[in-house]
Amino acid sequence: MGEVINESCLVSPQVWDAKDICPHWALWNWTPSILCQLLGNRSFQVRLTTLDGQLHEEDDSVLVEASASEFTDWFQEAPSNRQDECRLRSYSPKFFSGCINYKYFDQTFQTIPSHFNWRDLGIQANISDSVLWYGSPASSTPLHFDTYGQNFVLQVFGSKTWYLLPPSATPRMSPTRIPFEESSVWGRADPRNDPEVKRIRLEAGQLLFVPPKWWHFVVANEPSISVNVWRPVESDPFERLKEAVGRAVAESLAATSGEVLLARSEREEEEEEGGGGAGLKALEIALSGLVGGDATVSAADVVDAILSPEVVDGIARRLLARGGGGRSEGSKWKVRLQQMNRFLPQRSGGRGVPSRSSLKAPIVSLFIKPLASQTAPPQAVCTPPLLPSTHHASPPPQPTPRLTK
Ligand SMILES: O=C(O)CCC(=O)C(=O)O
Ligand SMILES: [Fe+2]
Repeated sequence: MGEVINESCLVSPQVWDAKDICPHWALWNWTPSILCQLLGNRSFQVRLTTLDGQLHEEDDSVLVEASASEFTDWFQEAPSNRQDECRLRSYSPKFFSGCINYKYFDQTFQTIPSHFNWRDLGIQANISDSVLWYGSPASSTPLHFDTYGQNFVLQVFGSKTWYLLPPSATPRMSPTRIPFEESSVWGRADPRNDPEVKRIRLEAGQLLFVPPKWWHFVVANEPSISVNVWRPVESDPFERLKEAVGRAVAESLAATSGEVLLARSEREEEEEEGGGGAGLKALEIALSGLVGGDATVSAADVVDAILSPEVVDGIARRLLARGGGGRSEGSKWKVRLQQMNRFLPQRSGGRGVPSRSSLKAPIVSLFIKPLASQTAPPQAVCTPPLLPSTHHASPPPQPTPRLTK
């Protein structure tokens, strides 16, 4: 099979009929029941979202543990013959859609099925780096863009509608990093009627290319199985640094404000790792990737960078633009989750929504602690007064990303 895709020529979303190019792949035989056999009894987190016609944000969902077969039986409304009923059964599929929380193949399959090969399509990627997406009808992935890589998506079973927007649409998408999740910038806008939106219905057997930093909101039209892989791009190392900065800030502010700023997946990761210092560690790794050698980053370095006049200026301007009003993000989600719980039948006990108290207590206090323990008076880190915009220097130029090999 020759090379069919020249990645460097790709600048806008594109669709190919992959099944026509690689008709021999066993992947095309996958159905929900074959996938269940391949996945066995392994337990997954199923992300449930209300079917209320609204757009949802990442943390607007409930996580419930279930095997792939339990999940499939649930959305197909097959009668359960098990003694120990799966907790999914507390949620009606009439009111909730669900998808298995996406994971890399090597965290998904006990034995990775070699039922396809990216290289047959000319895509230089390993099957073990693929990610599985398995969702019920109407399950959706909130509007976001992926900070790393360029994305190749194979629709295996069912169809999905992709709403895609170019990076130039960013200001209209209301971008935010809250809840912070590594590699996802969320959008709070409804992209479906944007003048630049590209709506693509991806059918089984097709391959979609999503260029770097393109926004996407994705809805399953029926039960859907897809797999994707991200190929690295030149900007990844610098993006990694930005991710590490975002993580360090969110982690630290979450610890000191008590707000939920990290996405659930990130909080669980912190807990698994015993919590503490993940933000600084991530910064060191990201910096080492860019400058080579071992980088060390102290909390004081981070404080110094964040309190640099340009950054403080940018923050002040954003606060000014917001008008300082409105409910905090954290409490907004809590209200949404409470609204969502109205859909639950009476008998359900635990609802899968982690309560604030069940979350591990503050992870690390990067900024506040070092400052509080400093002997220097607060003026040492005082911020410049907010002057009219014309008095301010423009932000510094972005460093040019360098690829590390
Ligand atoms: O298929 C989906 O629901 C979302 C996929 C996605 O966000 C991605 O491949 O980057
Ligand atoms: Fe994505």
